[in-house]
Amino acid sequence: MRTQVAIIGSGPAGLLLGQLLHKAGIDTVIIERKSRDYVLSRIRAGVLEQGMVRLLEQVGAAGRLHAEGLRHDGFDLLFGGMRHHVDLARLTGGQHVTIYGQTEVTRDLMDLREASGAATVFEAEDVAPHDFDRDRPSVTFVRDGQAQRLDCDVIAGCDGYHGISRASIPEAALQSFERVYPFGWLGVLAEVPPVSHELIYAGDERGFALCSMRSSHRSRYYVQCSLDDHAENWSDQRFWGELRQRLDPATAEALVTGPSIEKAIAPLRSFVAEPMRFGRLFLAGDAAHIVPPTGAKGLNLAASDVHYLSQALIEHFTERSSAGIDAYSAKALARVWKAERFSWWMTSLLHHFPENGAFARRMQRAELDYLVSSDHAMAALAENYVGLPY
Ligand code: RFL
Ligand code: PHB
Repeated sequence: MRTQVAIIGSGPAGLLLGQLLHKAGIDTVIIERKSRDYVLSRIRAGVLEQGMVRLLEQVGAAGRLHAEGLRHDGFDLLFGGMRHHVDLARLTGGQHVTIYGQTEVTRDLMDLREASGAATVFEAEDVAPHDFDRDRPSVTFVRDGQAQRLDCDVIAGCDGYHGISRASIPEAALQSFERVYPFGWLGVLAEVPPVSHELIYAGDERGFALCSMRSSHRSRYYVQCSLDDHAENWSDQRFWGELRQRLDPATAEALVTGPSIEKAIAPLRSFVAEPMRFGRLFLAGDAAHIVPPTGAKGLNLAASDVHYLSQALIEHFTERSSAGIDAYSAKALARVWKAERFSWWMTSLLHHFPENGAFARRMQRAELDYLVSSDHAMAALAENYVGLPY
């Protein structure tokens, strides 16, 4: 097989890159380790920045998003028993975010890719990129017991944090920056109406909690938990009880509970690998960086990477210029680090840190009090939450 761009990974980064390149007449093949159904069964992000929505519109994948997505002009911060509204629209000159599940984004992009006739290989085993430090790279894999080779001009590593792309780059060529947080998030999805029409981020002494949603009848809730905890330790009843205790009395009273559809624990991590390019291998999305989910930035960062990378590759293939691909890593990293800072800051502000003493806890509270009393501080939060421009 031969293609111009071999894309490893059919998550949102790989799929969106595939469609942006397809629109520009550039041929791609996506190689994915899992099955289509498995990829679509992963419950992940839910908050889309306007930049990501624009990219989905650009490739023609925003029809269902506009019909079913929920426009949110703000969210609530809850601490000290009080809810404080963050008016995103007022603070950012009319910007908003859209609630639409990552699963749905992935499904829409997969359907579009199928309709466009571009090739995707699912259930590819032993995927390995080769010779990306030379002129003729390739990707090998095993499908149905048969060894295959895909020759290409460049490789896009869109295979997430545990993928093979970053791991194939010589260690000495990469610098990694990492912070592992001493807690995780226990997430529950349930077919019940959300407790509030907007998201609630709660910084409680018992630990962080988040009330989110996927639609007007499907809720997504999270509570901070310890890293050595297991989802099996949490009956639905225990989860709802703990969530209630982290909310103010009126919100706890309004909470509608029901059987969980999904329950899982995710660890929290900040991670960046630099640079995001090695020869003809380009990293995008979680393959290059991870943010803790507190700022809702992971999926959106994958989208901005892919925007920069698609522009660079289009320039490379249509104008035979290497200026774009040479600038890709620095351009993407400049935005990545700002989102890393925001996600780290929001995580630090709202979680219970076991190592924190009384002074550090008072500092958290003072920062929250300052935040909700100052339009300047709230504007900085809002500007980052709706997404920095690209
Ligand atoms: P993905 O989605 O991990 O996709 C990578 C794909 O590559 C495949 N793969 C391989 N394929 C071939 N060969 C190999 N060796 C391979 N290894 C892996 C995988 O099967 C997969 O299909 O990465 P991508 O595309 O970069 O997308 C990133 C986002 O998925 C991620 O940043 C977000 O989900 C993070 N995130 C959130 N982001 C937001 O912007 N807003 C949110 O509200 C939000 N909430 C969340 C989140 C992530 C969570 N978890 C569980 C990690 C909430 C949670 C709970
Ligand atoms: C979610 O709905 O899954 C979600 C929303 C906001 C976040 C993280 C996750 O900050």
